[in-house]
Amino acid sequence: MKGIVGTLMDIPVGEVWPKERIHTLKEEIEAAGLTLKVIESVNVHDAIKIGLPSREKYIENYKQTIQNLAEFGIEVICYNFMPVFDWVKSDLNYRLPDGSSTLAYIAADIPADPNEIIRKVKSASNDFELPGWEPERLAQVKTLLAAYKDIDEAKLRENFAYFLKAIIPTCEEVGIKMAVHPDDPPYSIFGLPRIVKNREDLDWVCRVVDSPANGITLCTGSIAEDPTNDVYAILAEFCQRDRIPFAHVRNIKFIQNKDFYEAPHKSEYGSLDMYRLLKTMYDNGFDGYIRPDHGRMIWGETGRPGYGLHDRALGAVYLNGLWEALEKGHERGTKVKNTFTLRSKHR
Ligand SMILES: [Mn+2]
Repeated sequence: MKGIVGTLMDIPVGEVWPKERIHTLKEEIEAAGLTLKVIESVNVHDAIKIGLPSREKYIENYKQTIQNLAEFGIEVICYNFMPVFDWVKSDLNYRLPDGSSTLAYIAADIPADPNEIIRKVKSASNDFELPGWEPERLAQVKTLLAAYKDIDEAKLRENFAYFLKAIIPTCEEVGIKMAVHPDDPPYSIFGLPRIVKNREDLDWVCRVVDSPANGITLCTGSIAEDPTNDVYAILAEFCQRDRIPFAHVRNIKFIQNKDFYEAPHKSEYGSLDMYRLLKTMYDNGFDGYIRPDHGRMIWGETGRPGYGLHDRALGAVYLNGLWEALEKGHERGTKVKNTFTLRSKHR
């Protein structure tokens, strides 16, 4: 590992990230011999997504945060544009046959009542706060859902465009790349609109403000969660277009239809070909930052669901191994036939 993807989870959504806090975070990371180049996430306030008059204030705050982060050498900011709920899973402790537990999305287990999913996620969180599931924000979920009542995909897109047009010039000025994370899962839930879910959506994002500062966090797991998405083709295209400054590389395993769980990184345990994913990035000139994505709970670890330390470390090592093999680039040779017979007395 060369760097940390850092965040300040305790700063309320919409507030400016103070320079002192960014400075302390950077120093802590650098003291460990690592770098801080990527932030995940600077969350976008609901007022911006809904298009309320107060969005002006929150956009100004966001621009200030971008400037503050740039001052400390940050190059990429990951964020998402999902209404109300950040990622959603039906099960945070889905047991795999080897005894490990992971996150799963089983459509039949997603309750119809959004309050129920909040309760479910909270009770399964091992008392950790989960990114995007801020309790103080979700305490008002009824009000929040009501505020989105008139927001359909077209309206949400309009508000997204408004946000990007406002902030991208600042990013260009200070040398930061914005990288939107795809919706997880990449289809509508609870009747809420989803607008970053497939190739067409990503294309729209890149075109609406056509700037290298306006890019994507290509999360292989999130994109592949919709089996109609061709994750390899999407990766190839947006690498070519130089719009992937940051990638989450993880594996998922389909159970049936769209139901899946988050699998160990290695190809054989999931539905994705991890070598092919990295080769696609390698062959199309990817030069951004990569991190393994979620990790299971293994070896008795109890922690923040989805963020198992050991399993993410295994993922990182595995991805490094695949990347090294790609970089050394030798075609695999055929075995040289032995021209002699082993006559060893040891056999
Ligand atoms: Mn991801």
